[in-house]
Amino acid sequence: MPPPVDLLLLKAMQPSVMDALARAFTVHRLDQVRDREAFLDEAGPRIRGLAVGAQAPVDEALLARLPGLEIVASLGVGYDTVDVRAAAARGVVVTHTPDVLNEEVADLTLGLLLATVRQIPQADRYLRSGRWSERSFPLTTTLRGRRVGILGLGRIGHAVARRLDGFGVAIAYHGRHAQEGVGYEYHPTLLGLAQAVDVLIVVAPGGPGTKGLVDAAILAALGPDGILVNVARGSVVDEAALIAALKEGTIRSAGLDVFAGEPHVPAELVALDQVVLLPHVGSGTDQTRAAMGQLVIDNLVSWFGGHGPLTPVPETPWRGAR
Ligand code: 8YV
Repeated sequence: MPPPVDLLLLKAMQPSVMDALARAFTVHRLDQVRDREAFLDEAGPRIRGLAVGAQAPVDEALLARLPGLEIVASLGVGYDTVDVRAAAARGVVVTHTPDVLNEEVADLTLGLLLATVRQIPQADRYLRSGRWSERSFPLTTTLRGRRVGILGLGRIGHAVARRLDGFGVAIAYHGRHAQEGVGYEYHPTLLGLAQAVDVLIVVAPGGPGTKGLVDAAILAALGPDGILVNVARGSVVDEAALIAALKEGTIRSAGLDVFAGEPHVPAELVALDQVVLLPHVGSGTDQTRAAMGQLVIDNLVSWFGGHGPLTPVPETPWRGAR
């Protein structure tokens, strides 16, 4: 039997994934070594696989220390923290975990939207604080009659739109292209979309191509009754512009599962009572995280079994040869 493949982890993953990886590979943990540089000098050349969560960056500097690396298996559909161009230039395949989280993230998105519109966490806080006996919770705005815009009608965006269909709201979208066979109204510009809707749901991937797309002008176009929901990446929204828009009443509220500098959340956002803030839990259930973890394992096992990656990212397509 060939010796087990040396696999590097930047941080721990959930226990079931760690156990499965330990059974199939010789696992090294970069977050547990005392001297990172000495470890990379000694073991770096032996490492053939890298398994990462979406929040641990894989940059050119790290890749350069791993000259024998063949595959980066990333947990999560978004892979903006992996420098895929640098990986591609080195012939390293990058995989992610699409599809297995679509419905879970879409469920959370609708929950966050309703929580934001109907102020559900605020109402919960109100009851717990004993104020109900003094007077009824203030009336809120409604989802009824609203027009919802989706920025990024990809796999998760479609799952969100399917749910919104059931809520009887008008749906429109913006992306690079109009999608054939899709009945929702398409807007070739984000500004046009923002002008046409009063709820904007961000489901677009992060990275340099979408950085700061939702800026002061987009928020102003949403209008004073506007609601922003972001379940994608904090980087897609200009956070300072959002805070200003919320403080000044340029938009009504926001439901955010993601932030620019996670896990740091600006104190100014936390201080705003009308917003609903979640600690990046879109895919965060036992079941879906297990499915995502399994796909990380399956990609690695398939690759080192000589069968290629299962779900490579488009930037490092698998053409059947190294
Ligand atoms: C996860 C995510 O929280 O899939 C993604 O892109 O943002 C989330 O599902 C994250 O990837 C886990 O590391």
